Amino acid sequence: MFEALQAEFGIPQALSVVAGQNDLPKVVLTHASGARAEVYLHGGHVTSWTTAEGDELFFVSRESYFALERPIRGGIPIIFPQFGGGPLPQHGFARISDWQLISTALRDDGDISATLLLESSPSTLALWPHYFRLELEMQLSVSSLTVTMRVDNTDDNSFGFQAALHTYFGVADIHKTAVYGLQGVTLIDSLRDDAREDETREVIRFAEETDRIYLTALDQLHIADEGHGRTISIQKQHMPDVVVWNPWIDKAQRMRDFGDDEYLRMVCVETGIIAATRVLPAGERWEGKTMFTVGV
Ligand code: TA6
Repeated sequence: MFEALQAEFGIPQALSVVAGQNDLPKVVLTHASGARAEVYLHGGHVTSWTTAEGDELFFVSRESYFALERPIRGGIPIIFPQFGGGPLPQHGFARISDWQLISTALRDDGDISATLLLESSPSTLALWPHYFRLELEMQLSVSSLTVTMRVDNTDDNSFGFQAALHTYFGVADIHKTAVYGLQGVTLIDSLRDDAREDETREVIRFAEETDRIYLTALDQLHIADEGHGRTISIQKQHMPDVVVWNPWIDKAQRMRDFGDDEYLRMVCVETGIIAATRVLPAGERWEGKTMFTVGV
């Protein structure tokens, strides 16, 4: 499989299709600066984004599964068409489905892009009776990674969906990590019976399990990874909601695909249509994107 995909989509020195963990196909993007990114066809799952200096910016658990029917723990799980629990598998079926690589490009500005596709199929229709196309495009530059989701309603009727990038960022120490940009935003606290309140803090720090949905947050926020001396900026478009999540000690111990101590070195800051369901009329498209930029 790899040889055929490599022959069709490979770009010398810029993009290759290789065997990832457990021989799952993985697309590797390598920018001329040395910045890199990786995405598995399984789940359309971005698992790595590294700086030109080789620093890894995403978190993937050492205990993660790399197996069909299971989500990878870390990187960017693609959440569609359902966020959280409900009639479908937890967080929807996109992150446990096999995607196709449909296009790659080395752009004139030196950025490298790859686009993956998940289309409705008998197995998705059995779970969710709607015809759709879901594209994931990633674009790598020297200091940023832009991830775009496109949902096409190819059905005869409208459908409602949720869609999110459930991004796991690696940090040196959760105790030296802060999230900026959510002050004044109304939140739902998933750990306090979905209590609603306004975020009063300019700087969000972590000292316990945290699981909050921020409703229609501003389109720019920042993660200060003080322990590494770096900041990751998040710029989103048409992805209104944000989730901030850290499992902390007890939940970390309950998660089989997550090391007991790994809560110390990660934070999820997620972007998408999360709190509500977006209705997409037949024949129409929704597109949402998030740009991650690293600075020191
Ligand atoms: O986004 C936060 C959350 O919904 C948490 O409640 C927690 O369940 C997390 O997602 C991980 O979910 P997962 O199904 O990947 O274990």
